[in-house]
Amino acid sequence: MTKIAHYINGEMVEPVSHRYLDNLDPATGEAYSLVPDGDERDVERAVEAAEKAFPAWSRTPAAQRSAVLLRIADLIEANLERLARAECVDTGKPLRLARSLDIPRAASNFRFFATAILHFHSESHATDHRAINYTLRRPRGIAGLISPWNLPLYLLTWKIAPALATGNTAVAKPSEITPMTAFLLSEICREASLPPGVLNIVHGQGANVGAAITRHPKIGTISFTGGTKTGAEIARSAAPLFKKVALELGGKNPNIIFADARLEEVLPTSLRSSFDNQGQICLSGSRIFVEESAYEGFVERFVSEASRLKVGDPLEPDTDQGALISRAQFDKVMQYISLAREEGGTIRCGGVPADAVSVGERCKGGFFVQPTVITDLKVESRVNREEIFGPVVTITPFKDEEEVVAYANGTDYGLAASLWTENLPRAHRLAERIASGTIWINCWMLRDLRVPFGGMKSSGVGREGGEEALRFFTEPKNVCIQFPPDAPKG
Ligand code: TXE
Repeated sequence: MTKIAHYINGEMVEPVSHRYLDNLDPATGEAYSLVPDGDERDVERAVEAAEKAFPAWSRTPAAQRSAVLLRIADLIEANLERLARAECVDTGKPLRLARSLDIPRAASNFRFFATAILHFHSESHATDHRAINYTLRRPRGIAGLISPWNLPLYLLTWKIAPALATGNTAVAKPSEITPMTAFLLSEICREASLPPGVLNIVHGQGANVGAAITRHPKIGTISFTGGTKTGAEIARSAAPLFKKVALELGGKNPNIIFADARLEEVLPTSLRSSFDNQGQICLSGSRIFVEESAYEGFVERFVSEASRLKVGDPLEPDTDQGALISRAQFDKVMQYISLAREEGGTIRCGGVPADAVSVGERCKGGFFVQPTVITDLKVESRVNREEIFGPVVTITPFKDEEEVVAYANGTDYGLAASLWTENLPRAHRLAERIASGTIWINCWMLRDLRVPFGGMKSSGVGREGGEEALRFFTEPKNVCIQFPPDAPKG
């Protein structure tokens, strides 16, 4: 059984405790590798290495940092098949998705920030004829990077790439449920000759390794993606130490469909926004709102297409939907489906685990749930307000713009919203009124790495992506130079 190792100071090392946790394949429910059950002693070693590496890395010319990160991007691409397979087995997601989304995006993350750093610039402010101010941006030191299990390599590299590009060193922690591609990335970093200590990857549980990172006094920057509850805990432990913190948390995103929308485009995209990655994407459009006149027709077609999605072995090429990440997530999703029944909802399709015949013998112990569509729930029901993070969507009719804006804003979350209409003025009006970090008009998950990405309300604070990330990982210092009094006045 593969034994995963920490990556500290350029070496693959065992946990100080010598303890390991089972790492399960969610499609079979069986352990297939061992992940270090790290603790604060491992974090301490990683911090020492990151501290030692910082002076040289932060002074390395941007072009050289860029070259190393580009080598990492190349190696991710060269190992695409191996990484995609590892991600598929570790998460239960279809191999097809890991190949087309997760791994290519991990390479793009490195390539994007490796080149962005070559163009990064800062401001100057001329103060009348008296002085000039310029903003000096310097790396902040050691960054703590904590990522979740739904898009493991994709989200971890989304943090590592900008942190390193800007000259910080880092202590990163992938989710203990999905450590495999981070482990493979360590090997890639060694092959790319990333200097020792610049990136350290410590494996283990959130309460041990994650908490040790967030409370460590030498880690002044924390970038976290994960659940809202964990985000609140991190905010609590980081606040008294005045750390710079970015939190990308959950979502309960509206997918709003007006009667004038082109159904041929709405349907396939809405199926993806509902069920891609088994609905375990913070951007999933889990609340569908349809204008009354189009409601019945939409429900009928959507349910019929959702029922045809193939739930099955993630390694099979024709599988649309794989396994949920864990037994705990499976139980959580099934509990929400029961709650939907109690709250008066009608289960139009799914609502049950996938049967053993459809998933096949190899996967009979896996955590599969059929794509589930629920109607007739009140907008204020718990199922319509709380993040489920599974293949479960609700559909609700709405009368007019006013009503759907209230519906869309009726949760504590505010991460992303999709809006389908051919009426451009209406699209602009709603984009302004919906409280959400991203508004997609006539699309979903159309990502440009330059745009600000993040949430409002309980979906988090701070923005990732492009300039926002380069600014987040640097400290702005204003330098004010007064002109000499005898300088000629222009
Ligand atoms: O995530 P956690 P969980 C949502 C989703 C899911 C729920 C719980 O609704 O059902 O969160 O999932 C680390 N200090 N999302 O519990 O715990 C942990 O080890 C520091 C949405 O699995 O938030 C992992 O590396 N770190 C989400 C990371 O935090 C801690 C993606 C995320 O795990 C920690 C995942 C602590 N005290 C779940 N406790 C999204 N927005 O994409 C845990 N961690």
